[in-house]
Amino acid sequence: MPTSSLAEARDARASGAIVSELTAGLLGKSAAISPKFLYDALGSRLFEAICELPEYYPTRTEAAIVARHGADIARAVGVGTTLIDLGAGNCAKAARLFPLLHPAQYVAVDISYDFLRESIERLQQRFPHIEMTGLGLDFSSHLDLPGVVRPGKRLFFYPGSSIGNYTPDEARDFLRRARDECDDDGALLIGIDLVKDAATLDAAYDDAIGVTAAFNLNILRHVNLLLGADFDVAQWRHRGFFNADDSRVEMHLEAREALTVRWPGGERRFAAGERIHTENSYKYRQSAAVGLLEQAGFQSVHVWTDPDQWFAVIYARA
Ligand code: AVJ
Repeated sequence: MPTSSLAEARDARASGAIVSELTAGLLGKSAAISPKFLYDALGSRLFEAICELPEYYPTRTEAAIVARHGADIARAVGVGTTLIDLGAGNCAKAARLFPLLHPAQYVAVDISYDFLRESIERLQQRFPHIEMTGLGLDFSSHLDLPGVVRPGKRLFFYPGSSIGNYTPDEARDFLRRARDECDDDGALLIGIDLVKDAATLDAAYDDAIGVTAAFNLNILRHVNLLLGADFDVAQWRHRGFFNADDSRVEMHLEAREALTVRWPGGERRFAAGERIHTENSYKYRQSAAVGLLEQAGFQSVHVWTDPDQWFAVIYARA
C-alpha cells in the first residue's frame, strides 16, 4: 500500500530572502509585490473562489478541454508517469487527470504548504492507490526537486495559465528548466490562456462581487505578516485590467489617499492614486505559445483548444 509522504518539505529559503525581496519591491521606483505572495492560506481559498466565478473563464474552459480531449491527451502522455503538479493548490485539476493517466506517483508542489497539505490529505482518501507527495516549495526561481521524486518518466503538469505570471523571457527560462528536469523521456502538459477581447479579460480580473479584489487586497495582509508592515487594507483599492500593448492583464493596488507604510527598518510614502503592481497575467496567441515551448527545447508540441479558442492545453515532449 503506497503511503503519502506529507512530512515537512518546505522551501529551504531563509525568510531573510523573503524580507529582502519584499523590501526591494516596495522601495522600487514603482512599487511591486510578486504575485507568489498572493497565496497564503486565505489567498489560496480566495483563488479557489475566483475559479467558481462566471467571469473567470480559464478554469472551466481548461476543464472542458481536458474533458473533451481526455482520451487524446492520455494517448499522447501514456500511463504510469510521475505526475509533478506545479502550483497544485486544491489539486482539483490533477485529480481529473488521475482516471485518464493512472500516474505511478503524484508530486504536488505549492508555495502555500498548509493549504496543499489539506488538499492532498483529502485526495489521498479518494485515490488510496496513488503514492502522493506534497512539497512546499517556491519553484519560481529554481526547479530542483528533492529525492522523494521517484525515478521514472516525468510528466510536469502546469495548468491554469500560471505561466502567464512570467514575462515571455522569464517564461522561456522557466520552461527550459522544466525541460532539463524532464531528462530524455519526460514531457510537459501546460495550460496557456489565449488573447481575447478586452471586455472579457477586464471582467475576469475585476468581477462583480469583488472576489478578485479581495484576493488582491489580501496580499497586503500577507505582507504585514511576512514583513511586520502596517498596511491598512482599507486605504487601498483593487485594479485589474487588460493592457493590450503588452498582451497582459495587470493587477495593481491603488492608494485611495496619501499614506505611509512602515515596517522594521524601512518605510515608503505613497501619493493618492499611486499603485503597487501585484500581478501580470500574460495572454498568448496560440502560435506564440507553441513558439515559446519550442524555444525552450520541447519537441512534438500538440495543442488542444476550445471552440472559441480562449484557452490552450498543450502537450510538449522533451
Ligand atoms: C493562477 C496566475 C493563473 O493569472 O489568471 C486570477 C491568478 N489573478 N485572478 C491568473 C489570478 C487574478 C491566475 N493564475
